[in-house]
Amino acid sequence: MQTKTYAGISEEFSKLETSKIVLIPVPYDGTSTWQKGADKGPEAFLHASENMELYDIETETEVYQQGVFLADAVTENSSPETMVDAVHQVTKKYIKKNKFVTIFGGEHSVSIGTVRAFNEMYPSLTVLQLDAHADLRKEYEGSACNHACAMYEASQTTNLIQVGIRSMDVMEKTVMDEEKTYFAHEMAVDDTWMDAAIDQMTENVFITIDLDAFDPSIMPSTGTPEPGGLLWYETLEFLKEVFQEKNVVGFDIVELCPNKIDKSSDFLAAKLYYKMLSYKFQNEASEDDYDNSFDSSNVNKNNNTKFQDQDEY
Ligand SMILES: [Mn+2]
Repeated sequence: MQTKTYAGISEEFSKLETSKIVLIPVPYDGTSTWQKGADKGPEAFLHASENMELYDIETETEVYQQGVFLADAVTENSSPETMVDAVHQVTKKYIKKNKFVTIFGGEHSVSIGTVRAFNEMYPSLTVLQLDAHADLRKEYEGSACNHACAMYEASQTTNLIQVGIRSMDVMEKTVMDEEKTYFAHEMAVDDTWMDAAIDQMTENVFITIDLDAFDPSIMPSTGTPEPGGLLWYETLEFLKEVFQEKNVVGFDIVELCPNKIDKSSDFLAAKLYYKMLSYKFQNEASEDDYDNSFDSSNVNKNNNTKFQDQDEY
């Protein structure tokens, strides 16, 4: 990868010690079934980010001044399981360094590792998934770390809330919690879904965005596009509310599958990432200290038990 700093920001804002934000690229595409190319996602995202204005009009901030450290890419790809393990370890390492950790994939199986790390470091974790696909298969094509299984573990160990879903296998209904699933065809005719979803969240929220959650009219460059997806401003409205009302502990964005002709998707991904950082740090002065509030008593525990509904919302 040619890029040395995120978005071409100066060294002053990109050192690990002084950065509040860490960005981990994971150019992995080992199990995708239809179109290959998510391994090229991080590079296209970083390239678009370099060509983006760094002043956010809406929040009137320049969030890069909080410091963004671009970590070495996770390139382990000998098997889906070893990739997930590497992502898990690296994510945890930076959470322990008291950073706001973000990850850019890669296909959605990357999130098995990110969710595992955040779930170990934060009690009563909500995972908010924006996605066209349920991704709840326990196993697919011989691996539990396939992209079609990206959210199975989260469904068993966290408070999983699924938004934008419009494609699944009937078998996934046995795993799915329909109370916490917001199907795209219902969202299209009822705008109360945003508040309803937020009411179901615990304080600590990790967001995983599969870019195919967006409508293919604005996000064509993804491995398995599905009609009827989210649009730009409704997504931002929802995300902004989540950042305002909850402690968002980190996020990942996955499944950018760049294409040679249409670059708008790369820019959507770049802008989405920057918007989310802008919402997170909107009310923090860049010179103030940051505390990512991870629970050190939780560090060596494996939160492998099922999330309990009596855990506080
Ligand atoms: Mn997905």
